[in-house]
Amino acid sequence: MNMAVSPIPDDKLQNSDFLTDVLAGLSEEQKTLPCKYLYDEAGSRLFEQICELDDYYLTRTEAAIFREHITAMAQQVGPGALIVEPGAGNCEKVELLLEHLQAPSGYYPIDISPEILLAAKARITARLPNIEVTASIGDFTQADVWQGLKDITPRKRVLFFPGSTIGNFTPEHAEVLLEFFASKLSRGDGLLIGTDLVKDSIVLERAYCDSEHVTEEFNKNILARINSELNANFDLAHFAHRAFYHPLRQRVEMHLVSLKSHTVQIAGRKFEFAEGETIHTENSHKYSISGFNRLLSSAGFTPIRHWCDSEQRYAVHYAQIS
Ligand code: AVI
Repeated sequence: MNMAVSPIPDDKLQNSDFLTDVLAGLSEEQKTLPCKYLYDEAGSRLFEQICELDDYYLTRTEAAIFREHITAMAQQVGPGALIVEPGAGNCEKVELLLEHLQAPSGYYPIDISPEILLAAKARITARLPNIEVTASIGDFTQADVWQGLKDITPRKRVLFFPGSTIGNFTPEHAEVLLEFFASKLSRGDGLLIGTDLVKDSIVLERAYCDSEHVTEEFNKNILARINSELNANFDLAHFAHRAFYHPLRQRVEMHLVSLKSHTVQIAGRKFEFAEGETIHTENSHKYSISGFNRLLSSAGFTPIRHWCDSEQRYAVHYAQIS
């Protein structure tokens, strides 16, 4: 087993949120790791590959819904809107919407990565020079990244949250996040949001346990990241990827299964793994239309309409603050 050399000095390691979260998660009865840590540089690249897979229908289905219904969506948003996108990443999904809007008052993407966001801003400004892009760098769950909105007074604000990212929050946390979004909006403002629909478990499990094993690599990458950033000695060969649909909870759960009884060291602490024991790394919640409408309502939104693909795999909802 290799003991990776940490690029973080020991004093910094003590203060790292990543270390604190990993130690806390692996100390729970059901070992867990927060899914946000799946997305380091390698993990983000692997996720991009997942989005291209035949088995992973979500990305292409959502894109097809946007292509088919973009005129109706743009009409629903209306003229003079400011589009606000939390977790915008490379801002690729919003371009079609921006192109179809009538006299938008601007675009306000929020993302943690300055490099990706500033490159996206340059691309959008070159393609759509009439749209004022105000890039806000930081974590969209923190209040400071929303401050810049105070200086913009559009006719209406519309939050854009595609990609079924809401599914990676438990329904309780999703409600809190949607309430937080609602708190950034006023009467008449809107939310355009993508959700994966409840469906046949075979289709769902294939999407998260793909035949090309990219999701396996994506899941195991979190262990490689812990090794390289937190002085740990996980042997990736001692873990298997498992993803299954939990019909009662309406979610796909992603786990890493220990293939044998063994001990792992992380920043000097020991963690015992029994054979068959799992680390729960991600939930991906699936919603019916009515279930998601209920969630929107309890978070303070009024569901207005939704668009689906012909196979009813995925939905894009528009809701507003009444
Ligand atoms: C980012 N998120 C919406 C993906 C999903 O489908 O829950 C993450 C993912 N995990 C495994 N495959 C894709």
